[in-house]
Amino acid sequence: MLRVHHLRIGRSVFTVWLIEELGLDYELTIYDRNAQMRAPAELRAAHPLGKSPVIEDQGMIIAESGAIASYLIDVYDRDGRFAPPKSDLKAWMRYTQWLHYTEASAFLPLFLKLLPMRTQDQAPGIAAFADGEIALHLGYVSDQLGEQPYILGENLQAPDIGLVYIMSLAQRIGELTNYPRLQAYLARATARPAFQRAMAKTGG
Ligand SMILES: N[C@@H](CCC(=O)N[C@@H](CS)C(=O)NCC(=O)O)C(=O)O
Repeated sequence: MLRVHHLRIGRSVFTVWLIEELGLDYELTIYDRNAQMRAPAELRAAHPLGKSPVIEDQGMIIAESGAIASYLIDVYDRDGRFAPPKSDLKAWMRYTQWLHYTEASAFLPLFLKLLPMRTQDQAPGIAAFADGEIALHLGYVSDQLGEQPYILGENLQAPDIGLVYIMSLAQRIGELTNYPRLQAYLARATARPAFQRAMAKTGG
């Protein structure tokens, strides 16, 4: 049985959301953050990095939310609901870029903004860098989204899962105020029944 190691509160609810969209059976192991907002040591028993999400399936332990999304799509999205076919190379590469984009590029500037909010440490150079990069990335996503409901068009696809995590993080730290289109995207995606089920089962 597919198992998700879920740390509250963070990215892994988005992995659970994708699993709910796919309609799979799964089990959860839930961890709470410690007083320093870090993962508890027990998560290292699942994977040496001790970070979440981690999934167990078919005798494998898989970390990294993007790799987990790729695995789930490749193995379980048999009707091609959440990814274009690889035979359509142009669509496939566009999909792949968005799938990698969130962890590879978009997350870091937001995290650089979030971290001093948690620790009360201010580093002006880093803050200025983060502000510029956040504006760059949120502007980019907003332009690419245009009037489409989801990043690749009419339907939710796997890259939306990570992207909506980024939008929720941006909203949490007050960075979505000037981006009504991104606010609407976040609201539209998180209203989906599968996301609501993921929230209810994981506790966020
Ligand atoms: N690039 C990894 C990042 C994993 C990660 O940093 N997860 C956070 C939760 S959102 C975590 O486990 N933090 C706890 C810690 O570092 O102690 C992924 O996409 O899965």
